[in-house]
Amino acid sequence: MGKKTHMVAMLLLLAIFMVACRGSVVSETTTEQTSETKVVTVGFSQLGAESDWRSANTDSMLQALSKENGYNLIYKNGQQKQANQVTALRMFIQQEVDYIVLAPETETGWDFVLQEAKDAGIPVIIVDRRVDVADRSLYTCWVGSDFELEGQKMAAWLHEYTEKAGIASSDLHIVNIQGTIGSSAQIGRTRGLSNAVREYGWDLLAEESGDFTEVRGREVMASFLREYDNINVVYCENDNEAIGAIDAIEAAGKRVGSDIKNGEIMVVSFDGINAQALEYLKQGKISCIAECNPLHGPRVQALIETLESGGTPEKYNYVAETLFSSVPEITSVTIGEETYSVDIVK
Ligand code: GZL
Ligand code: ZN
Repeated sequence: MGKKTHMVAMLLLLAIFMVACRGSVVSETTTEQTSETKVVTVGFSQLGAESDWRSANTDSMLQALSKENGYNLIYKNGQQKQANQVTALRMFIQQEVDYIVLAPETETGWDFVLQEAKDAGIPVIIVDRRVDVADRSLYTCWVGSDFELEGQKMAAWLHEYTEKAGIASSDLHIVNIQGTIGSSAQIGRTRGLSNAVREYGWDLLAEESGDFTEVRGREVMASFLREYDNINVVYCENDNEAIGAIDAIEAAGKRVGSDIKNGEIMVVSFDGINAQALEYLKQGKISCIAECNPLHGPRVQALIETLESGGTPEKYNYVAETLFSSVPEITSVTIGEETYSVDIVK
């Protein structure tokens, strides 16, 4: 092909290319349109899959931050290891996500990676448990439960029970199967109990972590039963532990129930999402469950939408929760100036 022809061909190709590009100008209206329905990319680091509560929480998050709702969700499960969550956050930063959502396993050890997110200009939303960082500007906001209030409510319910049943405080012999040590749920629920033990003079025999799982709840309860023969209250920091503990109690030939005076062992718990635990509540095998609501998906979605529209969400967003019980005599508990009703489950 002669030089001239070659040049003409090149110019022709360039012209076609230009038109093609201009063609994309027409589609700019669609890009304009898509910019109105901008896809928000979220990196979500979930701590693990230890309990029914956690599964319900994960489901809720994935349903809310869905493609249909305008999200591109990158979901990573930390398998109960903080190191995995830190790796996930670093990956999200590399991928330049629009938001990071973190459900932290335990409260400490987040300062460095959250500083890296801040340096990258990526807002961080904390969900469920809390992070304990020196600089609170490292996260934009948090949504979850007031865990110490959950513990206070349960302790107040136990106190009401002893008064109504005419049981002396010193005759309450309690073991606490704790949650994952260092998690906000464990810290708050344990504090609610230990403050009441001091205030009312209850006998707290022992506390040990059941890591929020059924297997560990069973093992810890079995070891408590081998060590103590006067346990009459088992404070389980979540329902999965309570189910394991009830197995161990019944395997030891003892009875669970609220009739402490006639030798039953009272089991109380937290969450209220596990079907088996709710069944035990109806049967009176669990006497009281402090609700811990896992459905944070829509709440996180609302926080992101507030941020997307240039708003400033509240820094700390608490979820209102109740007490469930099968003991009809106690219909409310009072903590300080506040009275909380109890949902009696038949
Ligand atoms: C509480 C949550 C706890 C639940 C447990 O918000 O962090 O972790 O109470 C779960 O069931 O494993
Ligand atoms: Zn009293």
